[in-house]
Amino acid sequence: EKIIDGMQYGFVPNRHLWYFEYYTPGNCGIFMKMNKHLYSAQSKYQRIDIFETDFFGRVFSLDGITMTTEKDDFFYHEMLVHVPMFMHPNPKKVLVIGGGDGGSVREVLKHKSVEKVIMCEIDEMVVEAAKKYLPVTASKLDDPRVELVFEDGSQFVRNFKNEFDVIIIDSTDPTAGEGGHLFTEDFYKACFDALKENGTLSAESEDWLYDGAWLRLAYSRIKKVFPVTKLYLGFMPTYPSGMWGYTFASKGIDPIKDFDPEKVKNFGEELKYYNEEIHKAAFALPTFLKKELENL
Ligand code: AAT
Repeated sequence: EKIIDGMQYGFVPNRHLWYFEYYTPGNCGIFMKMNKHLYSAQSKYQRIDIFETDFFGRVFSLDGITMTTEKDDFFYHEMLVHVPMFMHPNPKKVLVIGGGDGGSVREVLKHKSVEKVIMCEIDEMVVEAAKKYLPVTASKLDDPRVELVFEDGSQFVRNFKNEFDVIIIDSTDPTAGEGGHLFTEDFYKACFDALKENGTLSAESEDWLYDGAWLRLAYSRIKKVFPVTKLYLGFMPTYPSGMWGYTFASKGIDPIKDFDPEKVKNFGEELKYYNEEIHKAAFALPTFLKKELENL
């Protein structure tokens, strides 16, 4: 009888490379077996890597921190994008800040009402690499409705007043590269001003377990600026703790009271994670987190 060994799972000692990501503050993390390194470069802002894995498909990392894998990019991008998009009555003009891999833009364009999306990504090399090596995620970056801008999003948003229906903050961690600019109260205020009256916003807000300080900071700063601010959660297998935080904010629209499940049911475009039940459930928070946020 054949002894079950690692070979059956494609595990051949010493015939592959490993990718390790250390979670804040460095006590544990995630590792993945790499088949092939497709791209590695140092831009003005950060180290960019794209590699192939059997299990996760292609993986995109910045400064050694996982941004996207082909296996679960939809968990994150659908939750970040569809919550504010479905809450807006008629989103036509959308601003994505960060999000250079294109996953957020791909989800925004599933909404038929959208006429224009501006994506403001600080690092042009990320977009070039994504177009070349991440076809699943970057699939809509060449769509005629998309305008790409390569600037610091925290400055760019200041050029607009009363302009956008939805703003999506798809930023890196505040401690990575230029991500910190996208976590300041000043920046959130500029987003408020750039949004129209029915404006809705979502912001990548880190995880509670490893990056709780940043989660609380993002939430409390957004809350100072927007009359409606609600944290919501989603699973995200390849991000720290697997339980990812997002902040919804608006000038008045409430993500539970004003939610119309029929709109989601009749959407017509394929979604793999987000649905009308997930929308409502995502705003239900565990007791410890609810208590923490009440005190902010
Ligand atoms: N959708 C992929 C997920 C990301 S990528 C975030 C992007 O934000 C990066 O491409 C980065 O270059 C860009 N970025 C960082 N700072 C700025 C800035 N100031 N202005 C514009 N773009 C910026 C995020 C994943 C979250 C990580 C989870 N651990």
